[in-house]
Amino acid sequence: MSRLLGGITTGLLCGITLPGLAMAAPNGQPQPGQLNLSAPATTKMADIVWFHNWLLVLITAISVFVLALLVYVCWRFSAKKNPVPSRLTHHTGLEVAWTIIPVLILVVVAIPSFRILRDQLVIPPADITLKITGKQWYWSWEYPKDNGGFGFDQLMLDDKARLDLINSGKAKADEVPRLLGVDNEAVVPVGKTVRLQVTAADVIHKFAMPAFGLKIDAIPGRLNETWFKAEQEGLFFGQCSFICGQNHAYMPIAIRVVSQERYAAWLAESQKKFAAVDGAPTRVAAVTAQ
Ligand SMILES: [Cu+2]
Repeated sequence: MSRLLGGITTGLLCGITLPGLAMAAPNGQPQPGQLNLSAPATTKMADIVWFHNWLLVLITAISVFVLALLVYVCWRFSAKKNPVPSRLTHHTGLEVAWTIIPVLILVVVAIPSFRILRDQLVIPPADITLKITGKQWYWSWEYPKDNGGFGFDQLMLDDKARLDLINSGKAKADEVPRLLGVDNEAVVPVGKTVRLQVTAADVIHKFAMPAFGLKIDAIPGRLNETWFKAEQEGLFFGQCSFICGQNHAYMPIAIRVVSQERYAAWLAESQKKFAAVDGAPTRVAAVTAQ
């Protein structure tokens, strides 16, 4: 109960204080008792969180106003209090007001909404372009020739693999959370515009990274594009967001945002690592329901 109350208080405070990148939770993953949207790691997500909070205030005010009117009407115009009904059917001033005010409210909602939509759809000049293919049930990443020129599959770690990594000290527990930890993290540099080309090889999947404000369909035979620019380093998690089959819940996404130097080092290391597995038979996602 106290945790729930704590969550509600935090949610309300987050709602009121508006997003700042500083309020980002560690590791871009769901927190126990969390309410509200993910803490933003991109300005795009910060805008989405701000818009969500602003709409919440607006719809709450409208709902409270309508409820207050209804309560007042029920009391003021009850048959007991108002035995002789009014014969009034029109009031021009009132009708103009209740047409114009909602229009103004919609305009106030539409302006930030269209700005955020444009931000999602207009892709700025990119520093890096990555291709991601959704498969049953994992993601394949491809880094282009000018950025490594390699590809790898990103599969969820099962409980045994997670525990092995944690016990051997190769990963901290919050780097491989249950149902989110993966074998191969994708790595991108901080502060760089990354364009994503997203498709699927078998059925429709959906690439979703809440902390980046990203959600885009992965459709066989179609190349969808989106972008992000991570403003802070860290490890961020997402998931497939289209029910795509038996193991839909077991195809997480992990992106590690690092400095430019660490990114260059990772590229060099990965070129060797993934060249070694190139040509090996394609791995098949294990059945991981536990
Ligand atoms: Cu999927």
